[in-house]
Amino acid sequence: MTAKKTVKKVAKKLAKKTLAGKIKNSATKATAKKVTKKAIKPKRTKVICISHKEDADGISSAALIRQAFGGDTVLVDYPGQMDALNQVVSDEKLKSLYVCDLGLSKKTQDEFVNIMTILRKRKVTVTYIDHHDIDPNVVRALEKLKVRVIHNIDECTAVQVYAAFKSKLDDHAPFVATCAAITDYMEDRPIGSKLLQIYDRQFALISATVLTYNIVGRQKEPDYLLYLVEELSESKFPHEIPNTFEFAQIQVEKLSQMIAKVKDGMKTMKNVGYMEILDSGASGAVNFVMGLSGKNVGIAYKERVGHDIYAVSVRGSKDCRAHLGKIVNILATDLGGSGGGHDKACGAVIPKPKIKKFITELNKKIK
Ligand SMILES: [Mn+2]
Repeated sequence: MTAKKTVKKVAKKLAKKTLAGKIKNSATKATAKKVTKKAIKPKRTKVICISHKEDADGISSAALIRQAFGGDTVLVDYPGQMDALNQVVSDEKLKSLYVCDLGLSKKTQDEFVNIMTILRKRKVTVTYIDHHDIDPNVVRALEKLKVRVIHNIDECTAVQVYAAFKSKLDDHAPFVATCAAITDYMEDRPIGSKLLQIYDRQFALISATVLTYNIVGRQKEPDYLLYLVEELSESKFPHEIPNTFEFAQIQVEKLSQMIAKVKDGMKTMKNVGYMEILDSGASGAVNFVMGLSGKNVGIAYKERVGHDIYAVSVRGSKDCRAHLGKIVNILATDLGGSGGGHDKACGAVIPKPKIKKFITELNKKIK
């Protein structure tokens, strides 16, 4: 970054943060309002990024968008994705929207296109950036609406955000993208691997892992997750954010207890290992379920109390040849839920009474 650019950025930051800046800003706004008295419609000025809150790819994507374009961040999980979008639709001030790392399923894709149609009619600029398997018809529909679609199943979302908006990002941004690639098992891809090469491998691995444990362990603290986005967008390394390593150590201890629990509680069918998880996230347990069961597919599921549904995580081993994301998308939809994702890592929401059927059908479909 040039010195001039840095100064400008710092000045902008100060103006944003200090009270004087706020007053000055609102004064400028007030003058501007007087001048354009004729305008009836509220001025569209808002930039919003809706991103996935459950892993480092979503959080890092949000951080890079924030660094490049500023604006507000909205973090969601899959069940909350459509609610958040519907809320954004009603925001009269919205000027541009970025949607990151939120894959679409058979169940959600039509509603997503409908929402985009409304936004485009209002001339809101929309950019959709993702790497999950997507119906080509949906891409065509979005492109017809002139939604900018950045989609590549070969690189994680944050790496694609980095590649697309490099010129608006600082020289720390590739590190943020690298952490995301590691967490999504995509640091061996063409761009991802080039980014990883910039850094010491072990340094990148420990940073990505500590970041991930802080994200996964703090899913119920939305303010903390937003704080992480802010710190990363301000080019902090995970170890520079207070208490991240201490928190990660607590998570590691919990995970080691999980190994014992999975050994005890896991069940198997011919092709799958599966287990209901009671006291932690399903996604934290699912790799142990797969690994310790000796099967090529692991399933872990956790009840979302009060919703009569299970949040399900599915993982495939290197030897699993089925595309789990595609199978789960169809199966979950058939059972009245939703789901999808990657070939070897995906998730679903399944109505509580259908979970056994989901497991037996998945077991049949993967051989
Ligand atoms: Mn991702």
